[in-house]
Amino acid sequence: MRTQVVIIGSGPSGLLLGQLLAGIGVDNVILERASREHVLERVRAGVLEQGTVDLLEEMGVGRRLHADGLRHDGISLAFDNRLHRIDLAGLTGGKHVTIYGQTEMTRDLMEAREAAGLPTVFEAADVRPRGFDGGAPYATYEKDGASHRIDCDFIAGCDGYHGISRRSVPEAAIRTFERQYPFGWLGLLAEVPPADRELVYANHRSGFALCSMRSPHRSRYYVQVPLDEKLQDWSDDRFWDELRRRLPREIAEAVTTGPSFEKSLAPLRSFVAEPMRFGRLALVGDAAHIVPPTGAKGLNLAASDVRYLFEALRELFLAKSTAGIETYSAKALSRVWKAVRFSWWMTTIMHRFPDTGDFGQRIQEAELDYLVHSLAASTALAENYVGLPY
Ligand code: RFL
Ligand code: PHB
Repeated sequence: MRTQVVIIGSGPSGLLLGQLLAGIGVDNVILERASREHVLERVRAGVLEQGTVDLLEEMGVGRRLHADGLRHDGISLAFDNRLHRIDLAGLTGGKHVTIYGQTEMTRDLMEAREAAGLPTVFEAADVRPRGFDGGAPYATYEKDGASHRIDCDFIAGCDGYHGISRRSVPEAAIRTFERQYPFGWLGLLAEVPPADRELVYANHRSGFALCSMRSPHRSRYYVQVPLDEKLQDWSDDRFWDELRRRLPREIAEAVTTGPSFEKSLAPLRSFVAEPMRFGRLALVGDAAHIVPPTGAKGLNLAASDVRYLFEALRELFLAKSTAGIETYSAKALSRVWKAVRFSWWMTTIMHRFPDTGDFGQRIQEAELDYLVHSLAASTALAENYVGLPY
């Protein structure tokens, strides 16, 4: 079998890229390890930058996003038992973010892909990108007990942090940068109205907490927990008590509790692989970089990588020029590192670290107090949160 682009992974990166390529008549096949149901059930991000929303609208998959997405013009920072609003729109000349679940976005993209008749192989085992060093790349995989091969012109590694694409590159050709944080986030989803109109990021001496949402009747909450915490030790009651303890009184009292229908634990990590292209293989999204979720940047970075790679592939297929492919990595990494910096910084000022202590707590509170009262500092936060320009 032959196609123009083999895309490994059907997360947001792979689905976005596939849809954009199809729009300019470039054939592509997605090879996905998991089942369709599994991909659709993963609960993850919720905050979309304007650039991500624009991309979805340009591709013609913005109808449900437009109807159900929530426009947020601000966020709140809570510390020292007080709540302070950051006026994102006011500080950035009208920019905002949109609350729309990654699960919903994935569903919209998958449905558009299926409606267009574009091929996706789910439950493809032992997928391997091959021959990307030369001019004739191909991918192999196993399905239903048979081995398959797809020849192509380019391979897009959209297979997340644990994927095979990055691991297929010779060690000497890649450099990685990593920071692991000594804590994780315990997340809970419940069919209850959110505590506030907008997101609340809370610094507390017991640890970070976040009040987020998916809709006016569905809430998403997170609390910082030690890395060795077990999900089964967290009853809903324990979660709600811990969450409310970390919030200023006015917000804690506004939390509506209820039975959870999803709970998950995620470790926090910063990670970047350089470069992001090796011959005819490009890494995209989480396959190339991970940010801690505090800045709400992971999915948005995946979308900006896709935009850069799409432009490069358009040049390759329509203008028969490799110039775009050659600059993809440098362009993408320049935006990636700024988001890595922002996410690391948000994580550092909002979380309790093992060595924070009383001194560190006061320093964090002083920084947050400065942040919410200085126009310059609030503007820097707002610019990064709504998304830096492409
Ligand atoms: P994904 O979503 O991990 O998709 C990769 C796909 O590749 C498949 N795969 C393979 N397929 C074939 N062969 C193999 N060997 C394969 N190995 C893996 C996988 O099954 C999967 O389908 O990567 P992608 O597409 O790059 O998308 C990245 C985003 O999912 C991620 O950055 C965000 O979810 C991060 N994130 C957030 N980002 C935001 O922009 N805003 C947020 O508010 C936000 N909140 C979050 C988050 C991530 C979280 N977790 C769970 C890590 C909150 C959380 C809790
Ligand atoms: C979410 O709603 O899942 C969410 C929101 C903001 C973040 C991270 C996650 O910074």
